[in-house]
Amino acid sequence: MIDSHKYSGCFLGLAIGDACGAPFEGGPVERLLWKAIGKTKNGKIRYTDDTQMSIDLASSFIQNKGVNQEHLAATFAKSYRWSRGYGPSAAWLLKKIKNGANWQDVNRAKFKEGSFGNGAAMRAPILAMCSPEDNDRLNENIEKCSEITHAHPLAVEGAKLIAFVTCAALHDWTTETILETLPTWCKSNEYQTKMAFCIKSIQASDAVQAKTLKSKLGNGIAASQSCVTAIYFALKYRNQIYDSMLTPIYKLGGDTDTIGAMAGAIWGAFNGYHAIDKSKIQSLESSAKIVEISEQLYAMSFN
Ligand code: AR6
Ligand code: MG
Repeated sequence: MIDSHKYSGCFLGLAIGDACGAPFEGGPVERLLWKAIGKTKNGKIRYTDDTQMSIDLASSFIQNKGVNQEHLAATFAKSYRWSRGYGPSAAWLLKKIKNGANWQDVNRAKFKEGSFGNGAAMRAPILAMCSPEDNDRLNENIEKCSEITHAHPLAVEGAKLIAFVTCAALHDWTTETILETLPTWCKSNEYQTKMAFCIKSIQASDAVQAKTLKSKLGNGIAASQSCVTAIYFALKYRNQIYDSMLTPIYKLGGDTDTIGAMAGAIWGAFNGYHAIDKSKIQSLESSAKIVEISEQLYAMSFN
């Protein structure tokens, strides 16, 4: 059975990676904006859309005892606030749903195949916690939840990779076993090529330089530009302290909040609540609520 602290570690790892990564995201304009709005009134660090959508997904799953696409779409839309830093097409879509549109009518309206952004992958660790012992259910839930906002096959493939690695981390798979299995989880050439480099880099003794990581794996907002990068960080720093993983993520630049969220969730699933610095947990907005939701997800799976 999985230790319950792995659930709170996973969710807090996601939220802290997101909130700590946010001030380093994008260019000077984004960083300046986050300087202005990155703290709550009582001085806590604010999380972004990554954590908000993860809370929404977990809450909707708990309420419906499973994935209910209508309810989930409405929950995502209700929580939408520009100040959480949603991606442009995700923001457009959620505002449409908030104003009464059906999600099926807008999820492929901007792009024929849907969005290939990393917005489905950033919340996928929650789905690993929802179905930790049932791969078929996990697979089906990822497809259903991604489709609402990120229907593109590359977005769904990225979400599956992040969820599967999170699940392996919850089950304490060895790094060796994960590295052997990772290629079988990649379907497209794009992910296969990146994963081959990622696996070699994890096996190598030294860490890869930021410049090389950026060109080989990516640091962008597309799922195929950030999911494998996050997996590299989570596995490379699995046995090191949480902060030592976040520092090179900040240095990499680009989509630092989402890479931090995905890598943080996997790291937290490996190492659990107690491995995360208490002062970091206290500095995060709504951390008690995040722990409470993690406990509810755990109770649904194991009680
Ligand atoms: N064709 C062309 N461009 C696309 C396509 C496509 N099929 N799909 C996405 N884009 P979005 P996200 C471009 O808006 O994935 C936030 O900071 C397009 O320019 O779905 O939810 C989050 O925290 C689109 O606006 O966002 C993440 O870090 C953009 O990719 C990040 O943004 C992002 O897709 C992405 O969030
Ligand atoms: Mg974000």
